[in-house]
Amino acid sequence: MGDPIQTGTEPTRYAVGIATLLGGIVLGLGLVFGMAAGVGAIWSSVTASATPSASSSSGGAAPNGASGSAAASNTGMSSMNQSGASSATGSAPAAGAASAGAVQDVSLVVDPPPLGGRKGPDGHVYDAFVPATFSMKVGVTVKVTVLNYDTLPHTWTSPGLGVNTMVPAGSSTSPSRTTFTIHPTKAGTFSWYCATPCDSFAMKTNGFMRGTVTVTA
Ligand SMILES: [Cu+2]
Repeated sequence: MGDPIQTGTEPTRYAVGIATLLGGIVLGLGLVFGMAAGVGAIWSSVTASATPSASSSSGGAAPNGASGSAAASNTGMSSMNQSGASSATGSAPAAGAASAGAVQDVSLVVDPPPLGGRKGPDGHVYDAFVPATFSMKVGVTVKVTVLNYDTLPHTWTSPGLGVNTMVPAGSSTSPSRTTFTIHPTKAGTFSWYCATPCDSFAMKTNGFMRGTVTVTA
């Protein structure tokens, strides 16, 4: 009773064993090939993503054909967007400067040549900031540049505008150059003066070493 079953099962066992073995080999080969395919896919994706970036960085704008596929077209799009964005930001400051961060440039000259100053009512030449009177607007930052052709230092001092700037000595051939900024926050007329003892007439006379700034709304 047992034998026929045993003899009958022997070939079956072999068959099952061989089938299992073959299956295992096939499975193993499948795994090996699958892994190889996976590694290949990863490698190809790496090279595919590396190639378009290299070509875009070198400035090659020509599309890499169909081989680049999605990665290449994405890279192409992003590089196009970047160049588009950079050109947009390049023009943005110029457009934005007029509205938001407006800046006004003012140039002042101390004792400008050839006179080396400004003529007073008596015909003599006195120390002077030229111009001594100018205007600005509330909210518009003013960048002031002072060239001093005098061999004495002066100051441009205006408590109302929050400025007290030292202007170093220069010379008629090589003026000192000083810059400062004013941020006008309220409208009005603000006086300024030179605080260093220089020219007694000029220091007490508007249009020479003192003057006014008009801030308009
Ligand atoms: Cu002075």
